[in-house]
Amino acid sequence: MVQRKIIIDTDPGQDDAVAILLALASPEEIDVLGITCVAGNVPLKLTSKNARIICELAGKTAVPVYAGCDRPLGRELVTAEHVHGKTGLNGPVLPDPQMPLQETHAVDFIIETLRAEPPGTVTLCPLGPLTNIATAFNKAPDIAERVQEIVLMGGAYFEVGNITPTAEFNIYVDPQAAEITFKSGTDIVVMPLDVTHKALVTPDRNEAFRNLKTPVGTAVAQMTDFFERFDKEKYGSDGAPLHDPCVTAYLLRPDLFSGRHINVEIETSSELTMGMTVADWWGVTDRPPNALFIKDLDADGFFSLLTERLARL
Ligand SMILES: [Ca+2]
Repeated sequence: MVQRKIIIDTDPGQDDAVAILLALASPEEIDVLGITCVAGNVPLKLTSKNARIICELAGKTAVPVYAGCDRPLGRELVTAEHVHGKTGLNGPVLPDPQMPLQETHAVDFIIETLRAEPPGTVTLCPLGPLTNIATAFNKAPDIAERVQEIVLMGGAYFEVGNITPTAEFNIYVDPQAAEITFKSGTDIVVMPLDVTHKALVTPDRNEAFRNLKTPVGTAVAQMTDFFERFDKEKYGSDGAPLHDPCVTAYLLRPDLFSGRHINVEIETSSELTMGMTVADWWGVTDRPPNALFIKDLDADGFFSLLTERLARL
């Protein structure tokens, strides 16, 4: 497998943390050029701190972490402390980071990296609202065609919504940014709620993390313990869905996932359905496909991969 260069754009978030850990645990396949932070689950000050906490937990303190946009393009910031806790990483007790935040703005890092690397060799992995990505595309229209692929967590079709009846959180927080991203002409792979709700941390799977008996395994078990309370109550499910790690797992094992290449448009005008991903799953329009929209995954294969990789940290 050819090593893939990626930028992780993130708003940690416990599930973001697991997605980052999975990438950092897989240096043979994935070269993390940098981690860019955005406001989302919690404000930017916390997401940019949490990303460094996770790098230090993984023992990967050389990975540069950048702070990006602190609010959506055209709307007030909506956060999700009701899911992730006050810090965004509630669950384990982890030390404050010692590693510094880079001085460069995340958007400039994204632009500079895409211009410096050969065209088609850098994959963007957004795990939060798409504000940094859209701002980079707006500021430097030349970079979109240099992106190898965008593999993002966001949206929903069959599962419809988790922050409003019709919208998934990441897209809802910054629908304008999502629209710019989906219209950018880059190759996009989408991990919507339709697939991430199948990546459930059941008690057995959580026990497997705990049984690693490493600081990483223990922290991941405690993080999923924390936010599964919310999902069990809301959905009556067996455990918490690991949304964002689907993105990293896709880079490592695309064969675990299946979906359709379809047209996806973003609702940006109706307050009632703001941020809805209007996904033409059934091909009822002539709108051209712009995304690979994932619907299913091999959950056992996903959790085997995740546990095996986390054991390496
Ligand atoms: Ca996230």
